[in-house]
Amino acid sequence: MSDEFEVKSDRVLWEQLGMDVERFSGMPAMLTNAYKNIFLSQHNRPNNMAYFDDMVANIHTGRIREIYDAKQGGRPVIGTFCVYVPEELVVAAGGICIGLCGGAQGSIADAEKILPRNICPMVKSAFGFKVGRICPYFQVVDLVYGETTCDAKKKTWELLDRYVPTHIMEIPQMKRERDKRLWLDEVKDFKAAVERITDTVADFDAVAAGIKTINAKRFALQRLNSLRHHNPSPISGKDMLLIEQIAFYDEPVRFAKQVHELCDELEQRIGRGVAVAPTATPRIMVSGTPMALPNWKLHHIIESAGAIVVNEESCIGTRYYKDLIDEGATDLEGQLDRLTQRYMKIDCSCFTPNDDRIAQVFTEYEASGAEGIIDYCLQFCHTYNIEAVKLREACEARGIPFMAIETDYSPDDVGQLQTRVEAFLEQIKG
Ligand code: BJ8
Repeated sequence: MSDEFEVKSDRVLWEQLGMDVERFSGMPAMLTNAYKNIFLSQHNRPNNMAYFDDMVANIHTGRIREIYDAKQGGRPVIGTFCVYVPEELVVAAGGICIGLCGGAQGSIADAEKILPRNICPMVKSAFGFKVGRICPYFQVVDLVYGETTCDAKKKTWELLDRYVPTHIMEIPQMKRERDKRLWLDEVKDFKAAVERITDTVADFDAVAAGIKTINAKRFALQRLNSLRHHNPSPISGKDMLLIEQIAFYDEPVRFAKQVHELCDELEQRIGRGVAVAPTATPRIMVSGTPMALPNWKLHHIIESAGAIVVNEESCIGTRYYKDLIDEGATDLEGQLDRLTQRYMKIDCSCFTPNDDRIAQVFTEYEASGAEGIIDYCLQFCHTYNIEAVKLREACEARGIPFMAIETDYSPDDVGQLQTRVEAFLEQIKG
């Protein structure tokens, strides 16, 4: 597989999307090498990872072609950057919802020609993709739905709107009753906006179908996450992270089916005692800021140091799938109310207070059988960085090994991070 793997190119499609084709044409080879090195070098991967490898091979071609064709067939494409944007309502209205990437170093220089340097690398990476016309997903979206979770994002949307129509939804930053009412109003506005774009009215049945589809996707990820918690682990943390990233751009029904097929295989592996690492391997839980594609930096460092990542308390991780929407509503108002309740359970650090997140971290720590927590913070993400203070205190009170890392996408600090991770693993091994 490793030798055959290749990230594919489609210059005709890229031209149609208005990309900077010359500049982008070197990307598939770079991604091919990185993927072989980081993923295909792993031993004893589950056979059903082949589907997800194929999704990466087709990340700039087959999947984009599929979305492009659907768009030509009248299905608008909406790009998002936050798990607070309710994709159920996009699906209900017949649109396509994709989470846009912001996990690469290569687009940051483009962004820094316009944006200040001292802001979150995820925001810069995403903005740079659009400005440089070097991401086919950014090129295929009809519009972007941003949100007001953090200062870097909400101010960048004003500039992004110059390149692609960008709508913004207000996410409350507290969870009082009045904030929940505001959020319900925002959800209703979002539904109306999506309906205008798709020229459809999402009635009760359509919303029920949208909720069912996305619930099924989240449920498949829940099943996968609980299987990977088995010790010894039947799947690596890197492969799990990859699947959590692909969840944001794959077709949801097909994706859920493939995840269940992988789960069936993992159940068989567990039954036969087949694992990717021995039982004594140090088990690490990662918490904190999301790792957007193709950000595999920390997982690769941890697993290369001889540990295994057993949980991601992150929006590209459990925050995305831990909660489902109650499907028992009998009218549209009830559906939106239940949808709103589900979304308000997302414990993003933009909320204050956010102590539910600390409790959730420990629930997941217990469930995953982790032996230490590495809290991951992207540079200049003040809310996660400050929240790490409380998390550290809570871990110390419970005697849980804890380490906080603040980093970006550049390779410059890899050596230093390797040293710190190795020292942390020694501490866990005692
Ligand atoms: S619900 S975590 S996906 S906002 S890392 S851009 S917060 S400076 S990503 Fe997030 Fe929604 Fe919250 Fe989740 Fe800003 Fe921080 Fe950067 Fe961030």
